[in-house]
Amino acid sequence: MIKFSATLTCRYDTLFSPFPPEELEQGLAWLAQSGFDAAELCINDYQGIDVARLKRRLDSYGLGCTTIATGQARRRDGLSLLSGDNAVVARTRARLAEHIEVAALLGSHVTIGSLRAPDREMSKTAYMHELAEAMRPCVELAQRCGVTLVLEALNRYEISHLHSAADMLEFLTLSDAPDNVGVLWDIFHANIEDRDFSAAIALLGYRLKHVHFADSNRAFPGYGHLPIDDIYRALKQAGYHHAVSLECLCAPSVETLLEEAGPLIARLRRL
Ligand code: LER
Ligand code: MN
Repeated sequence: MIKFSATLTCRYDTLFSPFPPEELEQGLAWLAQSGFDAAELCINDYQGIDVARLKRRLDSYGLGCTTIATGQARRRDGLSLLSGDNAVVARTRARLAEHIEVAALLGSHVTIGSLRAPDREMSKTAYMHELAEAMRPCVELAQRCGVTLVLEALNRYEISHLHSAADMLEFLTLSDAPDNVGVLWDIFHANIEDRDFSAAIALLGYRLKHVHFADSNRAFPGYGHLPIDDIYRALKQAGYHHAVSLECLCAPSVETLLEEAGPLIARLRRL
């Protein structure tokens, strides 16, 4: 069964959360009322976050956490696994280690998306080898903790390498990644980079562990021109059983998200 989640942020604003961090509680209530199974939590760092309390709040609404979105720290704290500065790489690994330990408590994945953005030009080969090396201790810790790391495919306007489903598989093969490393496939990015949605899903196979839903213009599904229902059906037919997570701008409006998420989930579940 495919699970549904949506982005909520714990401490700093993000364009993808319909609630500001100080209204996390209202956000959780909205998820539960709308029929979501879980939250996707955007966490920059753990200052001021009581993880045990956060888990209790999720539990009280019957919600899980699908993945911890970690990318805020790229801009906020300048973190990157592919920095030319070894101290920055060490800080990024340490931050990811915190996320992995929390993910073990919450039963969630940990996303690596913007944290793989390099601070200099690199060839694709150098990029892949360096990323594999930088991720290694994180992958090993995640394995010990029973946590999956999901590497997000991002479009060419956001990052220099690893854009398409084929790129992701090439990297996983080259880095000899164990099974606890999967792919986060975001249909907004895939619309730019993948030739065919169904073919990308088939290619990713069991490595596909998390999916972001937004429309072509990153608005709420239905307000752009992506074949949302067809993509969902293709996921279902491929036997995909992880999460579809709403990660869209608050467009056309916050109210659209708040009012239409429940009906969207209900419709998709019936497909
Ligand atoms: C994050 O999941 C994402 O898709 C990025 O485009 C955000 O920068
Ligand atoms: Mn995404």
